[in-house]
Amino acid sequence: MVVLAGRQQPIHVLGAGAVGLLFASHLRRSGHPVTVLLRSQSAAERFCRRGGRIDVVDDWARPPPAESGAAAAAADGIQAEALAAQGDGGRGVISHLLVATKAQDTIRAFAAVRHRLGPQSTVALLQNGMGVLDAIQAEFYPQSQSQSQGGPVAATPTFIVGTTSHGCYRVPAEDFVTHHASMGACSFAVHPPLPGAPTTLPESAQEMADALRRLPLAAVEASWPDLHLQLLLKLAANAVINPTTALVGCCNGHIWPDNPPASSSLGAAATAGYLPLACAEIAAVYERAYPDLRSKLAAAAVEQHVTHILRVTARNRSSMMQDIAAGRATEVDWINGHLVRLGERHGVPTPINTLLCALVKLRETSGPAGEQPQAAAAATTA
Ligand code: KPL
Repeated sequence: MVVLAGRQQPIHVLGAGAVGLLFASHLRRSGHPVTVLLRSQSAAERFCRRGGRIDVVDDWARPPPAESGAAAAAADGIQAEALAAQGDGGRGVISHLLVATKAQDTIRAFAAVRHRLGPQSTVALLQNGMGVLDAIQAEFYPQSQSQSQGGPVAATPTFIVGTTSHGCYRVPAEDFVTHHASMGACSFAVHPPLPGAPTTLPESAQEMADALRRLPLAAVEASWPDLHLQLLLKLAANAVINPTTALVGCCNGHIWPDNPPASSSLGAAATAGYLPLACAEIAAVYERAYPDLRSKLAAAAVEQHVTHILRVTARNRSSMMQDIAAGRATEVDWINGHLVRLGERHGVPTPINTLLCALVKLRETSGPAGEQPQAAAAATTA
């Protein structure tokens, strides 16, 4: 950790969902000062009242049924700041930032801390889907534009991009508790410097990478090309698993065709035909978009990866399933939507992803319990 004025710099965590809480807790337990950035002052106060504690219920380490309230590993002494309470100028520079917000919330959340990031800062992004760094760059660091217009070049932080297959979920009634339902893995890589960023990496980049690598979350630092491949495989897994489980309202294992007979279900049998088709469509898009990766992203390789993720996260509820259940917007535009747009750009039809996108968006508008919005309800009874 970098020490400024005799003080260790905290790792700020933006996004207090299941993944953000998991990482914040493990970073704290690894000895780092951690500050969670919460949406409101009342959330920050609630967090302080419980001693700055995050509980991680390690569901994956215990046989099912895993009941909430069972032994949890706690990390305390975590600081909290309310994003809304930060006035102009904020509370000083953030040197290390982990962004674990949902893809669709990231731009809005990032806007609240952007003024606290400088060229010595490192930002680690941990979202599902693809295109988040591009969107941040376009929104907050459009250097190429300002350079061509002779305008000032914004000081750009260093970015680390990561992907995780840890299965975790939150139970709405539990505050600052995350359930770690399946032990996955995590890969990350330092992004080559963006225009406007220092060409030599700031100390914070190495420190952030070290902090992530040392977490007991099977975290591995990869080269940028290797990470890109892993992001594409993860995108495939999210594109197949998340919308399907969200639409059906089931755990990941329910759609795993090789589910052991003891727990096999009609649902799993039904997906035996769907899975290869969905994977083949994604592989066809990848083949045109990334011809150099053809051998690593063939339909069989994509299917093998999706099946592997299904197997290791069988007990988890996908993030999209949780979003739909809670009546929140989903990441479908950054997952299936990204594949549809990639297909369009490369002339590859994507009927399965287009349909999944449309169905999830319809489901998003029908409310948490599947009730129809008032206007729609009125129309159906008219
Ligand atoms: O990334 C996930 C998610 O739910 O978003 C997986 C790995 C599929 C775990 O459920």
